[in-house]
Amino acid sequence: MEELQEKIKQYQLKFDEAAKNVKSPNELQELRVQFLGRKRGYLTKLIDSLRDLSPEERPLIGKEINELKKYITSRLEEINQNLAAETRKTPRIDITLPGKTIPLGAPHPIVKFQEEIENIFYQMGFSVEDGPEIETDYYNFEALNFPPHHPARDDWDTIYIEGRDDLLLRTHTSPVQIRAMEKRKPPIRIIIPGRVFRKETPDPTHLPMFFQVEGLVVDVGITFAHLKGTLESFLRRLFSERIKIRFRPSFFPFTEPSAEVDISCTVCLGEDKECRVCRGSGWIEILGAGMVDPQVLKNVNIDPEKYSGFAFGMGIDRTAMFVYQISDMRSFYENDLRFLRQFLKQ
Ligand code: FA5
Repeated sequence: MEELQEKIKQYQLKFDEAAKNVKSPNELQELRVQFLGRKRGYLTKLIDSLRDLSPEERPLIGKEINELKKYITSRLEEINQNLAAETRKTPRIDITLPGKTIPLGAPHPIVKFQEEIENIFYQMGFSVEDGPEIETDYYNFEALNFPPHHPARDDWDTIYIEGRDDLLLRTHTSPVQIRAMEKRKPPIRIIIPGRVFRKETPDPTHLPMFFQVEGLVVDVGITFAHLKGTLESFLRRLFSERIKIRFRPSFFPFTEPSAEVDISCTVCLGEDKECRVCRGSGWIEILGAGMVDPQVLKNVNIDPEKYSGFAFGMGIDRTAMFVYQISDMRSFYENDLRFLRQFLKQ
């Protein structure tokens, strides 16, 4: 009889120990079967062993077993309630709700436009280079034939690095022409897209930070006809076969002769005297170009008697304005998602 009483105590301890680890309705059911299971439950076995006791001992032990059974039953119920409360706290998944879209970033329209330009030039056999945004006076001006204090420097409203009058934010991508020609000898056929900076008050067609793409070709026998042909086929690919292209004489210290290139207005096609974009002229200016000045070739030890070249510099943002027919360039940089999203599918 003592032996059985000891077993009853052991089972209670065993139950308490196991009950602590129950974390799910399944585990709870396993525990129930282990102790109260009708065939092999511990309590069923205890009841079976009552048979071996004397008729006097039987009711005493029977009572103890019964109490353990009640105890276990009520603890199981308690654990069941706790588990149910726990499930209520954890939010259920409602599979009928619409799925959440995780918004993905997308390239900025100017970046996409720059890639489009790069692709056209790749197909024409050009490669892409870049250079530093912080430049020295030598690369930005002097090697490009702007002597110190030359009035032409005033056309580029330069931002200098504070306390370092030899360092500046490049005002155009042309300094990379010099860097490229210092690095290697002709034949050279490259484009250089990148950011440039000028002291400007922002307005619909001017920004203090904008993008340019520079082009440079140097080889034996390069003429103005190559410059015209290259720019014409590039601009027709970029805009449309139907645009008109006009070369106007101009001046840059690093090209001779120099030209500015206009295309027929993409907004009014030259038919609206009140057009906001071309101001009724029918033409829009998009780039500067010319034959590399022999002095610039000398500055980088390329023999101008043997080689000649052409170069051009186009405003990427300015041109994007005309391609997408945006009337204010500042819209590209205001980060208004409603504006930027319009370019997602283009
Ligand atoms: C230049 O910067 C020369 N380096 C271009 C060049 C390269 C000429 C090679 C000859 C040979 P310009 O200052 O005109 O030139 O600028 C070139 C283009 O940049 C302009 O046609 C225009 O499209 C764009 N641009 C100029 N200023 C701004 C501005 N403030 N905001 C946006 N785009 C501008």
